[in-house]
Amino acid sequence: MGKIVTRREFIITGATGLAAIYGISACTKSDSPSSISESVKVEAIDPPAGEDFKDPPEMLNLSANAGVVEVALEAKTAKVMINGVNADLMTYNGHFPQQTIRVRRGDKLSVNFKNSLPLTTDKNILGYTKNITNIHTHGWHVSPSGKSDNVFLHINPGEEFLYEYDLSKQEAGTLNFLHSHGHGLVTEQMWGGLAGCALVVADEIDGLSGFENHIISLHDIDLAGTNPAPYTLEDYMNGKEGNIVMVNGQINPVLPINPGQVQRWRVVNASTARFYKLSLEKHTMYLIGTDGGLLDKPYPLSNILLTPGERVDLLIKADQGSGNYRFLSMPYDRGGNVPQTITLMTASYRGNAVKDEIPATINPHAKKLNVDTAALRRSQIALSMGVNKGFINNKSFGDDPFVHTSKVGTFELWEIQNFSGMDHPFHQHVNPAQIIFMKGGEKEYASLYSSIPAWKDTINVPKGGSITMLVPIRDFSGRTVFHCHIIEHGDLGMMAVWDIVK
Ligand SMILES: [Cu+2]
Repeated sequence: MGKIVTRREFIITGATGLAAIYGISACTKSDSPSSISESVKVEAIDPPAGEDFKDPPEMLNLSANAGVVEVALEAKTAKVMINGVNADLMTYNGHFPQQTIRVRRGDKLSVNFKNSLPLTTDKNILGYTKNITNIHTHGWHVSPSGKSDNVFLHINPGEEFLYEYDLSKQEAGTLNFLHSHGHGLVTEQMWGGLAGCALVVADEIDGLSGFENHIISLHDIDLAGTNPAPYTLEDYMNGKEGNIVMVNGQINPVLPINPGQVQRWRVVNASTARFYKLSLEKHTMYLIGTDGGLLDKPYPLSNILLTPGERVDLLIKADQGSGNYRFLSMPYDRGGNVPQTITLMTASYRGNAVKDEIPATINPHAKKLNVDTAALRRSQIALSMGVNKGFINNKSFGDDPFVHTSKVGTFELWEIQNFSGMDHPFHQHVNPAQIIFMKGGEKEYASLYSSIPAWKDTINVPKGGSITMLVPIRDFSGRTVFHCHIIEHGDLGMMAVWDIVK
């Protein structure tokens, strides 16, 4: 049975060859009793500086009409060069990383979706028929019903479906992402290359447009030959982490920055399970936006934890001496993983000095909700793990889902409790929330998100701890879900139905 491996027992099999290509350092022979001879523990992933940084490609808008964006999105297998291997990945439109879709608040977005993944009767290790899929617009405040952000749809191989999204209620200035959401199948599809399209809703404030702007999509994978490494039940329990860690599909790309320049880095964690504790050597990072929108002002940070599904909008100022500085993921013990130091990217000072400044204010409309919470409905949402199962309030989604019913136009307080030895990033669809209180975990993360006027659709619930959040239920009725965004845990059943009624 899939016991949870501790960090000391965690083994990377067959990584000896990988280390040579990929620059993994500080490898040691495993002393674990369950080790096999060529097993190594990986404490640091520090590949040499690679090619110049590339933003993800842009999606073509097929509509000529103002206020309408129309795209074609085809899920299909394609050859993609990963770490020197011509790998067979699942992609949208043959791209990895996926293309960025840009819209404005108030737009109508049509997605002509086609599932061209191979038709098969094969089932995965959890018993779900492979290659059925659908799409979810992670973080968007849009209808969860009909042809909109409806995760209960199943698009079979060979089928097409026209998704339509009305963005009249969506906040401006956000980075969200589109990924598959067919229960029991999401993990292997995201791991296997369908990591997600960045969804950018244009800013409606002045002050940021002058800065050089980049999208940074974080993804990890291991390959077995040319295929994504297969899943075991143990991988589902722990959350699988790959030792090929990529920024926009590149390994340690080099991003030039002028001395004195301010750049805007919009980072999405599109990994299934890997947590990133982001830090830029010798630099302060300024947090200006979170999952659901821009903040009132920049918040200076030396590091920020980014769990799967979370996004951060950062300003970086090149205010150090000329040189190269690594954008790192620092070790973090989420339970079930090996804490590692990873070089994600290298910022390289180049060119003429410029005189950019970090703005004093960002979004004057950002504020903490002023609601009397004493009178609100309070709900307890308990996250737990069993043998090859995940649970919300003791119910596993694939068997008999827990159903939480809410009413449009109300506010609720949710206390999300984590009764397991692993952190679980909690993601609710459709309605972003504000964090009131956080118990356990890292103090910096807790104090940051419980104090700033941040909208969150994904928040880490630390092992043995809890989160209390204020959830406005706005605009849309229909059935949707909330779940753990360690995608493996969602597929194991740590997901519940959220039935929003008028
Ligand atoms: Cu989880």
